[in-house]
Amino acid sequence: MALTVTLLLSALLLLQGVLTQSGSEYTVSLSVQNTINNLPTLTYTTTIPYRAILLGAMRKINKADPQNFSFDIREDSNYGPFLVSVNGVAGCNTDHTYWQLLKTDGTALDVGVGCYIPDPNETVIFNFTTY
Ligand code: B12
Repeated sequence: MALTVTLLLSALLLLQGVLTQSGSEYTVSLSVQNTINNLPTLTYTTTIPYRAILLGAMRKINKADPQNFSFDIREDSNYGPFLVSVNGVAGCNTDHTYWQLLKTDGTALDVGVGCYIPDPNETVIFNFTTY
């Protein structure tokens, strides 16, 4: 009897794990902010699979709406993709501008777009700023 209950509970836990990890997608939003050029903030929303990377969300939004969201990346041999431009606005070494990646509380992401895994329902901010 105890063995049956244990087996049943294990099966339920396994099923729950499978459903939460590979079942439904979750929502992620991008907020593009550029006060340097005095542009309005634009927000885009999509869904991504469990623990997908930020770059995946960006590619999905671009594919669905290329007129309104585009970006360029440059592959860095050590750190992966560097976000060079968003919606035609590129960072520039001589102006010391770049696209900074932030959480909604203003904390800077500690990895780039190819490594960051957004939380469900998270909004990531692309902030055009100076360094
Ligand atoms: C300077 C610097 C920058 C400058 C680079 C511009 C410049 N002309 O100097 C600026 C301010 C733009 C920058 C931005 C970012 N950076 Co930075 N940066 C550094 C720093 C302090 C030194 C790099 C350097 O000069 N190396 C010496 C030169 C000779 O080597 P290099 O290979 O040519 O260096 C280039 C790359 O490092 C590249 N680079 C710099 N940062 C990043 C980040 C990513 C994700 C990529 C792909 C490339 C990259 O720019 C350098 C100049 O061309 C390092 C930490 C360190 N002490 O190494 C962090 C570091 C590389 N950066 C880091 C991060 C996280 C970022 C940001 C994602 C921060 C953010 N939240 O916005 C952004 C990138 C956003 C984007 N648009 O993709 C992390 C990378 C960790 C990781 N595994 O992804 C590091 C290691 C610091 C940390 N927090 O631990 N960064």
